Amino acid sequence: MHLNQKDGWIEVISGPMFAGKTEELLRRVKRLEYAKKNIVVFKPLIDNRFAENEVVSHNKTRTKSVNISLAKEIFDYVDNETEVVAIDEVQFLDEEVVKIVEYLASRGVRVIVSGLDKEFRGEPFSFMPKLLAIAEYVTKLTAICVKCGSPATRTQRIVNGKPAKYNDPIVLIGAEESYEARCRSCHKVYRKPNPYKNILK
Ligand code: TTP
Ligand code: MG
Repeated sequence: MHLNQKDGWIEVISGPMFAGKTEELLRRVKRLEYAKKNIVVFKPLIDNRFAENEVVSHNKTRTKSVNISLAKEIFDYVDNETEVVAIDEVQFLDEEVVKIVEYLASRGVRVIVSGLDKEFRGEPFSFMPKLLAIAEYVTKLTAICVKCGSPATRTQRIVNGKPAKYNDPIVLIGAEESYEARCRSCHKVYRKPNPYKNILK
């Protein structure tokens, strides 16, 4: 497969934290590595958990990766021989990544990305809805709700033992110390502050 072939597509692996998104990405990448595919794996520089220049999942599977700060740096590492591009934690790149993966897919590249569909408030994570919309294949993984054991589709952020506040920053790198997987009904619902609250007495 070469970049000018017309058989590319986009796969998105999504869901909350602790769902095994990275494991699933690595499972697909490993199979392609066994098949000697020409593959480049990217990771946003923002996430330095566990290891540098490697994507590592909770089950300690790992593969070499290129750390990038901006989506357009992808073009420094792909060429006409590239058959597969994989990106873990894609939600931390900039929105240009949406156009770039679409371009790569149109040039024959199999693109596999994984990322959070929702932030800690349960709202869509930046440009992830766009990626989910343009993808040919979407896999939504679930975790297990720490409260009730149901399938968890959301991520609860805990700060000093309490649920995070609505206006807290979206980005907070962390794992079990700051986050829990929860189902819809056990996830603390953050009410948006009402902008009209003080207008009518
Ligand atoms: P993930 O890889 O999604 O978390 P994970 O490794 O637990 O999940 P998986 O097993 O499915 O791969 O990493 C999410 C990162 O995003 C983590 O560093 C915390 C951060 N984060 C935010 O910055 N803001 C948020 O609102 C949420 C929910 C997570
Ligand atoms: Mg992960």
